[in-house]
Amino acid sequence: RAEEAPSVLTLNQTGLEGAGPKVAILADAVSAPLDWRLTDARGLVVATGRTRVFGDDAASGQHIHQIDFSDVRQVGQGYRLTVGDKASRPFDLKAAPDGRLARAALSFFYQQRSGVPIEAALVERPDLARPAGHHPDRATCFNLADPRGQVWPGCDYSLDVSGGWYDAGDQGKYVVNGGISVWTLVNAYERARLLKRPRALAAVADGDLAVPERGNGVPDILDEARFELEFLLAMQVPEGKSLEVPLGVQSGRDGKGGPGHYVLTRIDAGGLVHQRVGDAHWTGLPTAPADDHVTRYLYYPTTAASLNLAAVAAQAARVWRDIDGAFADRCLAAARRAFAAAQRHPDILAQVEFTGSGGYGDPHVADELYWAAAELYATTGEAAYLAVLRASPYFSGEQGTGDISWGSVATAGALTLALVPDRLDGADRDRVRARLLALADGYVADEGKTGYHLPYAPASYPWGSNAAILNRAIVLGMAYDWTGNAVYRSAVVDAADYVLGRNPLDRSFVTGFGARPMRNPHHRFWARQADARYPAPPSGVLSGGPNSSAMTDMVAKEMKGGCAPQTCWADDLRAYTMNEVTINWNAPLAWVALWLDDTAP
Ligand code: 9MR
Repeated sequence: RAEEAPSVLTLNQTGLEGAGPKVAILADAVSAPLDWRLTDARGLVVATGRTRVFGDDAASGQHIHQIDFSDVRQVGQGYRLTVGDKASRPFDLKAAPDGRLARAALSFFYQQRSGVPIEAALVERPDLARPAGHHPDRATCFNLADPRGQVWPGCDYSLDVSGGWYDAGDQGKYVVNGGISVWTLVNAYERARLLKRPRALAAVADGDLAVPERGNGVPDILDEARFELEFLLAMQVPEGKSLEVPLGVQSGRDGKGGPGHYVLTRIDAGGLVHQRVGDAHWTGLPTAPADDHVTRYLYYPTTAASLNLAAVAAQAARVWRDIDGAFADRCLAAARRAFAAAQRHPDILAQVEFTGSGGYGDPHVADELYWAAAELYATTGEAAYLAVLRASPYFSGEQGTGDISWGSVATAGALTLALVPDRLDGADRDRVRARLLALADGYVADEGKTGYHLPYAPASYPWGSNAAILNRAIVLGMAYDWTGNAVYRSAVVDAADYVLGRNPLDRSFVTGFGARPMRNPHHRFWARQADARYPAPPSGVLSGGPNSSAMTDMVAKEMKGGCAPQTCWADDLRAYTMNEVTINWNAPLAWVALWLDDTAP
């Protein structure tokens, strides 16, 4: 079916809350305010007003008028905004949330599962079913040669690392990225439980999601998260193993300058966690998981991956305590071992490249240390973890915790400290909360700097910008939870509105949602665009989004220099820097969708 033409008058294509904030955006060169009118399905005028002129907007490259019609409090279908000869598409003003987006966003994780068949009964179309991939996924270490000729000699064991989620359009499995994704899903549950939110708990309860474990008495969102947790646990180096690893300072992997300086050193590696498992070389597009027979290799363990496992296994130990005590014990033991190992080896960085899987190299692990210590302290209350926390620049406030991403996790730690009761004493907890509120206030301030009124205003849009925006919405959501201040909730709505269509491309970046949804993600199985024998994507999958920073794929190269940040995007399977899908991007989408439903007026 042909796609509808884009409109210059955009809003959330999935509709707006009848009793919530309502903003639409008009791109129009006229400099004076313009009259707008809102009509209902019968064409009767419901409200009128004048646009607010924002003016020239660097992010979109447009001249912007904002239309705020939040005062309209009605519900129904077929509303339309009109300004002169420009009109929006008809849209709904919704009476109550329907839970569709949250369910679809969570279903992504099931469909990314490795090592198990994807069952037709659990997916929206039969062609999305597929046989198990990488079953089993047993791997030994690569012998790595880096460009300077240094060789990582590998390891003398192999690990069964079956299961877990494929990261993205590729079939690598990465601990640093799996960790933050698990944290986000488990946090959505923990928030609902600790803040006693029946609607949010019901949305993820046993039987409410399409997962094979439904009916086992455990909330389905936790079943899904555990599927990845079991894989993360399997990536831990067994006790008693020694390995040679590159120790030292990274000065420049991941595109940031010259070669790193390190010395291969033999260490006692027990408890550390392998960075990733992936193919020895990149597979072509499309390649269904079950058809990928390329040799799988483990990357050496890193400090970041170890702290990552420590953080999420500690979080799991807390959350599963009343659900499955044996699993909680196993997680806590693994978390303690990973944390201790990372403290013994604080500078094993991912700095030797091998092709076939993503780098996720992170030269800065102080935030991972803070996050892991925060989760372990929240779970155990032990003084040793509090001491590590207290020594952290993120705890003193000397350093801001920053935006959440796979490589920046301090805010995740702060959110846990602020959420979990009875650990920090009152003053310390107040300080952690106050800093999170200041972070949220900065996000709100960014709204005023952007024509499309979203809590995000970087000069250049990064890889995965849609998730950067939704991760900010998590902080804003918690800020609303703690204060009840409607400004924070409006900013979450703004973030969701942008991702679902209120943007200069008039694009819903989520498959299956809205009039002009993304259709052609960079994915090795949902590769319909490349080969009709493969399925189109399921609903609820988030595109990485506009990327004006790393324009390295063949589609982006063509666009480079010719697009404003929010328009550096194409609905093209080849466009891996702009239109890939990943677990760490869908996780904040799920969190935000659940949260919006939970707090809907
Ligand atoms: O999301 C990652 C982004 O922050 C990095 O800039 C980029 C380049 O290193 O890699 C992205 O992660 C990709 C990973 O390496 C492999 N699987 C797909 C991920 C999303 O494109």
